[in-house]
Amino acid sequence: MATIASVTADWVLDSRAVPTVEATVTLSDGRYAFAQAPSGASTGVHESLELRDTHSRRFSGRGVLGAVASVRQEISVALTGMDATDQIALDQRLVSLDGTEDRSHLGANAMVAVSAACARAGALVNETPLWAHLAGSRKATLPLPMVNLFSGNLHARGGMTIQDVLVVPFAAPDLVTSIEWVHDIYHAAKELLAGRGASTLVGDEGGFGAPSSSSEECIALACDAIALAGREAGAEVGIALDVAATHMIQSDGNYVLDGVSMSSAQLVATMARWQTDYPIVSIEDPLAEDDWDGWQLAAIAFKTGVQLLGDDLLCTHLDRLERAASLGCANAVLVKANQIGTLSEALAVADRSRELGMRAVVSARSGETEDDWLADLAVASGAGQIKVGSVARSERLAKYNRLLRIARGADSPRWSGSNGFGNAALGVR
Ligand code: 2PG
Ligand code: MG
Repeated sequence: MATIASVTADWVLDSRAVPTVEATVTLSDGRYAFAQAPSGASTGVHESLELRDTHSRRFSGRGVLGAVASVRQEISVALTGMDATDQIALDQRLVSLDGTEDRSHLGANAMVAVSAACARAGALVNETPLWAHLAGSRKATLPLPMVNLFSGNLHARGGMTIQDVLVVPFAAPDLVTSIEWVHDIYHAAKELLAGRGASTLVGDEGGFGAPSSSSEECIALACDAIALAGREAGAEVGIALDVAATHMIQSDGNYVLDGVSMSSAQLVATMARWQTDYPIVSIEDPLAEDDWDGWQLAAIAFKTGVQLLGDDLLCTHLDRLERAASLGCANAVLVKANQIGTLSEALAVADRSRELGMRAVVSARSGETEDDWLADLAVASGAGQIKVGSVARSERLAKYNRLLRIARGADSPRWSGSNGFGNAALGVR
């Protein structure tokens, strides 16, 4: 059995021209595997720490030489000689070596890159696809994509206040068709924008920069794009929002939505109205990361069956997931491996959400690389949903194209299907 002979790392650039960590695991038989860390922009305060060289003027303080040193020194020593196929033991070793709550000793960026590189090395040894190696005894599925169409706020520096308007092709019969539908909607949106004389420049995740400073107008335009693409909004394709309200809250606890200041209750009422006027199937972070009371209001006011998805609220942390479940204030969790630190921990959050009767959406970050391990993680988790950004820009396509290859493979896992969207009777609340 090949064991880990060494682990090393260096910096590479991500999709926003910011340094990130690339880790390489070399096996005792000379084979090797590498993986790269993603990076968020609209980060939650409860996320594990991304270690950056803030003391240095190099890369404007965003260098990752400290994280790289963690890998080359402590991590390499700790993992050398370990069984490359035992992902849980490898990730546990990383967690105990770090020894902090917020992963500030090694850095979550160092940890996630090493964790993913170890998974690739383990898959090599087992001679299995990465998704099958990570899945273990889980029921892997091809996830339903939630695809970015318009971006504002921190992902496009302007436009509407809410961060993303996305489309969910829930009635597609299979993954390949779902991507075809999204292609049609994306290009229909481009045509609509061009027709209005609006810019078709794209934001950080490949979605178009919001064509209006009115979030509601962007939602309406997404519905128009669905119709122009020949699909029925509500019956075949739903709208998802990532409000990212953590970045809308003011020091007085009020929120500013498209220039208007409002309380949690008023914001919830606005979004509840959107749900009656538009075919919205999922709302992520409608309230800020610590506004638990507001989240509870949303859980009561939102339409039954609408997915109430916690990103900044939960930060892929088990304790926050348990709290949300006990308060009944979210019914789904966004799973981002670098919010916690390792792939096993991210999978554990997806597993636990299932036990709690909640859903999970495995997600990329707004800063990504050409690395595609996220697609395998999403398939392995059996979560049934994936969020990778839009169907443009190669750091996004790396994941979608990997999903297409998995779908076309001989032992392809089953399509997760609609996840209950489009059928209120199947609502999770
Ligand atoms: C989010 C993600 C991905 P970021 O908010 O869900 O869209 O963005 O990586 O900037 O946190
Ligand atoms: Mg989010």
